[in-house]
Order: sequence, then C-alpha cells, then structure tokens
Amino acid sequence: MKTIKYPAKSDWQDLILRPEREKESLLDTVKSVFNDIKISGDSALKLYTEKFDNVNLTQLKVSKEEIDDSTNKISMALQEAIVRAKNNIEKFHSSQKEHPKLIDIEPGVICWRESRPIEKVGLYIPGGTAPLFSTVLMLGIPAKLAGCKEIILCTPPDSEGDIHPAILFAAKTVGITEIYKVGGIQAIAALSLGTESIPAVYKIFGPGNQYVTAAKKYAQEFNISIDLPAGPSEVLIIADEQANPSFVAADLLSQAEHGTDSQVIFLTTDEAILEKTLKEIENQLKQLPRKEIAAKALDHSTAILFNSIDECIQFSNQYAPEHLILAIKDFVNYVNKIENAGSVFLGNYSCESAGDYASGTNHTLPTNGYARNYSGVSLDSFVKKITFQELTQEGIQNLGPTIELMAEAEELLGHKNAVSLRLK
Ligand code: HSO
Ligand code: ZN
Repeated sequence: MKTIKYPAKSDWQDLILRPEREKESLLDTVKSVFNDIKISGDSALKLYTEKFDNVNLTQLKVSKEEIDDSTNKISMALQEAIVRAKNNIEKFHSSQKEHPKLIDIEPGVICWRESRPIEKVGLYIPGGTAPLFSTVLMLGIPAKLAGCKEIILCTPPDSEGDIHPAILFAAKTVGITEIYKVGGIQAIAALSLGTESIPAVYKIFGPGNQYVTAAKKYAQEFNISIDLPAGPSEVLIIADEQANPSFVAADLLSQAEHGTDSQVIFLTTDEAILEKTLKEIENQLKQLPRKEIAAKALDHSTAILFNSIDECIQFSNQYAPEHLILAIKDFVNYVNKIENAGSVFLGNYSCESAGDYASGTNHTLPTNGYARNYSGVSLDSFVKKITFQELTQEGIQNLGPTIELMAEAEELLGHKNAVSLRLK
C-alpha cells in the first residue's frame, strides 16, 4: 500500500483516479457471440459452454431434482445462515415498497404514480474463484418482492456440468426455479435475444468479468436495460484515533481479496493508527488463502494521512466509494456531510462483510466513481413507475386556458385544439 502524508488539494484529483484498466475492445467478440446465439440458439450456447467451461451439456436448464438435491450438499449451518440472511434482506427491501399517493393538484386535477414490476428479468451469477451465492439473494429477493413474473438465472457450470450447491440452495430459498447452466457473453446474449430454452428478458442484473460487462453494455442496443455499469470492488475507510487497527486492516483486506483489480483506500487523521494498521495488514494478509489476489490489489491501493476528519470526508466525496466505513467516534456528526457513496458503515462494529451478506442492505452497488450519479440495487431497480392523472370537467375548465396559451406559444395548435374542444 502506498502511503501519502498531508497531500495538497491540488493532488487529490490524481489520488482519486482508479487503476487504469485494459482498454481492449471486446465489442467485436461480443457482437459475434450475439450473432451466433441469434442464428443457432441453444446449439451455439452448448458449443460455447463446451469451449469455455469444458463441459458438454445435453440439458441447459437445471432440473428440479438438482435444485432440491442442493439441500443435501451443504451443511445445515450454511442453510440456516442463508435463510437468516434472506429474512433480513427481505425485511429491508420490503420497507422500500411505496404506496400510491393521490395528489390534488388543483380542483378537478388529480395525479399519482404507481409501481409495476419489470415483467421479465435476468440475473447473472458468475462462476470462477468464489461462488457468489450471496448475490443470488441480493438480486433474487427484490425481484420477487417487486413481483417480477419471470426471473431467469444464468450461471456457468463447472467441468462436471454442475452448479455450486450453495447457489442452487440460495435460489431455492428465494423461490427461483428457472436456472440455466450458461455463463459469459453467451449467457447475456441468450437473455437478450432468447433461445429455444432461455427466454429473453427486459433487464439484466449481476456482476461479471470484463466479457460479461461488455456484453451487458451491448445488450442495451436491444432496448434491454441493465442494473449498473460494473467495475472492480472498492472500499474507503476513514479512521480516527479510537479506531481499531486490526478491524480496519481486516475490512481493507476483505475488499482486496475480491480481485487483483479491487481498490482499497485508507484515510486517517492519526499517524499511530496509520502505522499500526499497515502492520496489521501485513500480518493478516499472510493468513488469507487469497493472499496473492489481495496483495496485488494492495499494490494499487493507498493510505493517506489528513489533518481533519472533515478533510477525509471531502476527499471521500470526491472519490465516491462503493463502500464507505466511518471508524470514527462521532460519526453521527458526519452522516449529513456524505455526498457520494454506495453504502455506508458506521462505527467500529459495522464491517462491510455485514452488508455483503446478511444485515439487509444490498451489496450490488455503484463502483468506479458511479456513486456520484447512481444508486445501488434496491426494490426500485425491479419496477417501473407509471404516472396517472384524472381531470374532471371542472379540472379542464380551470386548467384548460393555461394549456391553450402554452400550446399556442409553442405553435402546436393540435394540442390547443384538444383542450378547446373540451372547453366548449
Ligand atoms: N463486496 C462485494 C459483494 C460480495 N462480497 C459478495 C462477498 N460476496 C461487492 O462489492
Ligand atoms: Zn465483498
């Protein structure tokens, strides 16, 4: 971890830059996979699965027996943990339900807004080094609560043609039954275009590598929307003199272990805490099975000493972290000052892992500075909001002349006429 002491404000802009990522254009690859899926559907999906996942599948859909069997393949303790997390996530996301409010704008003019579920959604769960079954909960629970009619889950199979049982158990717990063994660009293409066995959807959610990310970007050309522009995980921690260096180190490492491209930032006002935390990172890193990954992430991460917590907050607002941890005594005084962050963790005991798994908030959050203009996934991500209005005869009598005047000024006499006829 690079250490910087009391940087000048003019240097902040450079310090908030995310590590440069390969700019290789994957568009040609993405387009050609989409084209193959469009022409050959399932048989192209199977060929790609053979090529990239090294398995020859006869059936893409996970059977009911496979889903049910997941229960026998994971411990009772893990099953209970998943159910508990599910209940907490459900509790928090249920509280996001909105009830239509009828607004009396003027006499005879009533307007309101109602949510409707996005009918068909696709959830992508990556395979690879860590089976992210927690993401099944984070996407599946709000999709169910919103009332999405079709929830299609795609995830790549292992070389035996199996899906990790915890992914299947999480899906079963949420009530998702349409699960397909397909990953990568081809999964996103199938969800975008539809094949014989995989239905096309209207919105695609979920994390993924650079290929999946490029494919989600391209899917938007087919009028499909996506959850968030994806990027590597990140956390920014602000600590004062009362922070616990071993907690801070553990939280930094918990994000660093996600991937070599993860970024962790540590800001403090206390030089002793800085030194102790760096030492703790060194010690704890050695114990982690994913130490090589975490070490690479730490190579492009920074610890910065600042003069005041206010300055730390200003820097954090400029950086706009996916996760922000305030390991400071009087965090209540700073909550209002936070402008840009995906999800915030307050005090020494609120570790990011709590939000990653089980406290109730969603872990699909804006990265790469997008916390400046995007929210994380929530119930809202799975609905559209439709506005309604009812004007009575009295309403149009009252408001009509105003509309006529504006229409005439825009030289749209057809618009004016629609009112004038009703005023007669
Ligand atoms: N921290 C990740 C989410 C996650 N962590 C899943 C563990 N499992 C989002 O940045
Ligand atoms: Zn995490």
